[in-house]
Amino acid sequence: MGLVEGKKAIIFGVANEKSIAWAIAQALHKEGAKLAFTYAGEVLESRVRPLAEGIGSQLIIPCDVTRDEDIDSLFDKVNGAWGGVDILIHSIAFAKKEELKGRFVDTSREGFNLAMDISAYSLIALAKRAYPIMAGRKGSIVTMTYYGSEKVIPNYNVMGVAKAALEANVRYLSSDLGQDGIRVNAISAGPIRTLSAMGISGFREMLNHVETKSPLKRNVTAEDVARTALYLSSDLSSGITGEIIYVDAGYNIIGM
Ligand code: NAD
Ligand code: 0WE
Repeated sequence: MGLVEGKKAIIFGVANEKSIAWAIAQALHKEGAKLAFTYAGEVLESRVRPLAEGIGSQLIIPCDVTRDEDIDSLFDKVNGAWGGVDILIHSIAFAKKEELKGRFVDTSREGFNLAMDISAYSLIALAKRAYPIMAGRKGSIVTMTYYGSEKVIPNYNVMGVAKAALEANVRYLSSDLGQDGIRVNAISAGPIRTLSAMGISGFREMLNHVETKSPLKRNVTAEDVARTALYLSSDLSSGITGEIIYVDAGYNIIGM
């Protein structure tokens, strides 16, 4: 019996085979979960579909989280096919490139709103549709965050504010949905070379820094993150909700 045998999971945030969401999907699949995948736009469909079909997934559904109609129709389809859902993996973030460089004080209203909408509000929007079909099934919602929510990381800028909001969302949602038996947690991952890390100036230096300064003297992998996501998705973590769990080789505990 797998750790999540027979559980139904929706995976948001696979862009390619390097995505953290893809590592999580594979870990859940190996432990017996049935998976549905979403993608944002046709370009990404061509990346996601072959990956999803390769592990026998039938449900591959468009969902741009800025569009309520996409979210509504996604949950209608998933509920029609499965009659409920047990696990929701939220592995989505976006800010405009211009906002991830230069001075934070120059953050535009539009750039702020977009980063907040996609990276933070979307967790509420998805939870709102998920909880009625998750209730009473010991559901688990897992999202992805980063240390830049707590401490200033050069150039992370508006994403740091969005991640702070996301982590507060985790606490408020966990308090709200606990009565339905639904747990809500976040993983705070160390830097990992994915599509979202492409073109970030100084990313290589960040990886070197973690490798020399972290307790484990290494960087984390998407597979490290996926094992913790599996734990948070499974009944092994039945007493845990509203938490931010670090998968960062211990980096966050170091003062100097
Ligand atoms: P990724 O680029 O593979 O994944 C980001 C995903 O967000 C993509 O699949 C993209 O399609 C999706 N997305 C963007 N806008 C969307 C929208 N409007 N609607 C639906 N989906 C949308 O990169 P990743 O590193 O795997 O990022 C996944 C999560 O992990 C993000 O929340 C990110 O902040 C977080 N994270 C990443 C790192 C890292 O160093 N890579 C570290 C800590 C946390
Ligand atoms: O959360 C993230 C990535 C967030 C992200 C990245 C991009 C790049 C391409 C959001 N939106 C975009 N938009 C784009 O157009 N991480 C934790 C990885 C990351 O991103 C950084 C980091 C780290 C670490 C940006 C600046 C500084 C450090």
